[in-house]
Amino acid sequence: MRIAANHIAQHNESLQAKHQARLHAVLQETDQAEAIIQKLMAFNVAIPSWALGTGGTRFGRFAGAGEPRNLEEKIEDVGLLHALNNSSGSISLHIPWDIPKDYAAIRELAGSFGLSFDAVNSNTFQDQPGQPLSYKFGSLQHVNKAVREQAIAHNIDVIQHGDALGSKALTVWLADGSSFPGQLNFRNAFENTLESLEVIYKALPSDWKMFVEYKAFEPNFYSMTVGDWGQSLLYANKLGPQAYTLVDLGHHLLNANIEQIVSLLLMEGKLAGFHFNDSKYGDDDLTVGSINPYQLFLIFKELVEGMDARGMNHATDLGWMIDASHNLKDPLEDLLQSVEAIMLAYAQALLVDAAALKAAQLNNDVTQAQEILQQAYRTDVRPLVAEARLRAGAALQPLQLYRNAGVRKALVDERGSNTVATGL
Ligand code: RM4
Ligand code: MN
Ligand code: MN
Repeated sequence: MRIAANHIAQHNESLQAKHQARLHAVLQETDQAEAIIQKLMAFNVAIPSWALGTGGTRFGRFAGAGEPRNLEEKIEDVGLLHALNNSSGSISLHIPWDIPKDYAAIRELAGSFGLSFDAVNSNTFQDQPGQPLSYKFGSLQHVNKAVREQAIAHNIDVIQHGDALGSKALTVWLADGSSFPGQLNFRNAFENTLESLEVIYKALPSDWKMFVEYKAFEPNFYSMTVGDWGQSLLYANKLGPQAYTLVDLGHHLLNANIEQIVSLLLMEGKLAGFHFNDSKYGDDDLTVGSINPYQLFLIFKELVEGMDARGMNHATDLGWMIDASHNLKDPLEDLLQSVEAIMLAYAQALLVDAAALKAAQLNNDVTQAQEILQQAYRTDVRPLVAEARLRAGAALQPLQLYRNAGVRKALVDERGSNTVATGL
C-alpha cells in the first residue's frame, strides 16, 4: 500500500489554518525557527526491520493483524511511515531474520519509497535451525574456539549482506555473559570477545563503522561481557578508528545518567549513535518519550552541544535508530509516536540558548541554568516539527492521517489477519 500524495495534500489543506496559527505562536518565542526547521527536515531516524510486527514478552505474545510477511512488506511499511513523516527514510536489517534474496530488487523497492539501508545487525543470541554449534554459553566469548569462529563467520556474512544493500555499519549486540558467579573467567571472556571482534573488524570495508552495543543485564543476569559503556569503549578503543560505542537507552542500570555518558563518548569521538526507546525498569523497549521525555530532551541537549563542539553534521554523523518492541499498540502507530518524540526532543534541544547557558555555568548561576533548559523544554515545538513535514510534502498530523486513511485495515485486507512478522 502507498499513500497518495494528493491524499496527504488534502489532509494538510484541512489543517492548514490551525497550523499557521500555532506556528505563528512559536515564531514569537525564537528567532531560530527557520534554522531549526531546516535541521528537522534533514533529520532521519532508521526503523528496525524486527519491530514492524507485534512484540512479546517471555510470558506471551498477543498478535496484531496485517503484519508484514516478508522483507518486501517490511520495506513497504517503512515506506508508509516515511511518506507520513519524512523522517523515517531508512531501515535497519537484522540478520538472519531478514535476509535479502535479490539485492538489486530489494534496493530498487526501497529506493522507490525513498529509503536507504542503515546499520545491519548480527544475531548470535539465538541458535538458528541447522546451526552446527550452540550459542547457549555465548558466541564471541565462547570457551570453544569453534563456536567463536562460527559467530565470527556469521558477522562477516552480515557485513556482506549489508554491503550489497549499501549499508555502512555493522551493529554487534552480544547476549554473551554469565548468569552465575564462577561460571566465567571475566578476563578470558573479554579477551576471547576482543580477539573475535578483531577478526570481524578486519573484514569491514574501509568506509564502514562497527557499533559495539552494551547492555547491563538480560539475557545473562550475573555478568554481561559488554555490560556498560566503559567495557564497550575499551573494545572500541582497542579495535581502532572504525569502532564506536552504541547507546541503547534501555540498556543501563536504573537512574544511570545517560546524558553524561553521551557527552563523554562524544568528547572522545567514540559515540556511534543510538537505539531509541523508553523504559521505567529495564530494557522495556517502550515507545520513545512515553515515560521520560525530559531525559530524552537532556540527552539531545548534550548531543547538539557535543556535536556542534566537534563540527559534526547532526543528521549524518551518528547512527539514529529506534529499537523498541510493540506489544500493545499497532507497531506503525507506535513508531510514528516514537519518531515524533525524537523530533520534538531534537527541536527543543536546538532551541536551548547555548551562549546564555555557557554564561550561567561560568557564573555558577544554577537557577538561571535551569531556567534556560526548561524554557526550551516547555516551549511547544510541535508546530516547528509539523512545518518541517509540511515543507517536505509529508503530513501535518501523521498519526491522524494514518487512522483516517484506514491504513491498518487496508494492510489486513491485503495480508490477512493471521500474519506473523519475523523479529522480536
Ligand atoms: C537487544 C538489543 C539489540 C537488538 C535486539 C533485538 O536487546 O537491543 O540492539 O538487536 O535486542
Ligand atoms: Mn538495541
Ligand atoms: Mn535492547
